[in-house]
Amino acid sequence: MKRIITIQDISCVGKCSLTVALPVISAMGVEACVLPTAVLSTHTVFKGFTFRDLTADITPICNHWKAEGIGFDAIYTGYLGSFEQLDLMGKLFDDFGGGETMIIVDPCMADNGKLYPGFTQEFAFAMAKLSGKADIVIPNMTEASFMLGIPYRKSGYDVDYVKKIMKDIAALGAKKVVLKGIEFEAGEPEIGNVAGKIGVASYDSLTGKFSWYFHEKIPQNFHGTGDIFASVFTGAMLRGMTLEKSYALAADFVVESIKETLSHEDHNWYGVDFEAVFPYLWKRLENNN
Ligand code: PXL
Repeated sequence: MKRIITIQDISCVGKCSLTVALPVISAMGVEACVLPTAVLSTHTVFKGFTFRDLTADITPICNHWKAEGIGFDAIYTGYLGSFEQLDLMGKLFDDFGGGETMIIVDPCMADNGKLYPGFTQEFAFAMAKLSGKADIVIPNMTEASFMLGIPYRKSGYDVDYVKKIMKDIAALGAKKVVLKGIEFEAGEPEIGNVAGKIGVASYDSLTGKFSWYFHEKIPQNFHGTGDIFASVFTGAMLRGMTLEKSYALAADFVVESIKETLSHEDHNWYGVDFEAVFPYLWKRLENNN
């Protein structure tokens, strides 16, 4: 069985970060080891959350793993809370990466044109630097814009604009870029009629290949969907699916999870009901699509 280490906070209530990564990656038949970076009572959209920083534990934990000869098939980082944690991740990549170990960085820090509470432009640049050490970096359009220090554009851009963003992110050092949350107003000759849809694109800096996957847009934002995307994507890659199939599955699973959530009038506001959609995920894994 493949084994990954995922490094992000644990928000006790809120369906994001580790409370998403653990169940999703485990359900995909991949061993999910964790390195919690902080414990929060809830994610940061709730008011009055508690926050216990675990930065001081990261190095001793890694030293123990090294002493035990523990290694991983992939390293997947999500929400990281400080510059110091970014530095420690760089070191962790050096110590546990290399060879066949796939490094996936989800620069989880912003959405809908805005940084999450507590993050700054300087942090986005530092995250950009860390992402340069990844094999695959998976920002959304907002995060990519902050990482590059360019204004976020909600609309009014074309295929060339998106390609340039992916090339510029790859120029920071990552081999592959998967960019989420792309929306075109009109059909694009290279991709087809994608008006009204939302999509994911990828760029492989080794081959120069661009790929696109567009799907239905559900006009409602839910928290934690980026973490679900990253977790399904990581699980699928480790299950041997191609890059393109992995992010298509991740995007479709998020759509199914949102639909499931909306089908229950009493659904909670803070996260989606991905737990009910695992049979869909298993069917797709079985069919390798
Ligand atoms: O879903 C991303 C995320 C992860 N962890 C914490 C968060 C957020 C988004 O706001 O607050 C603590």
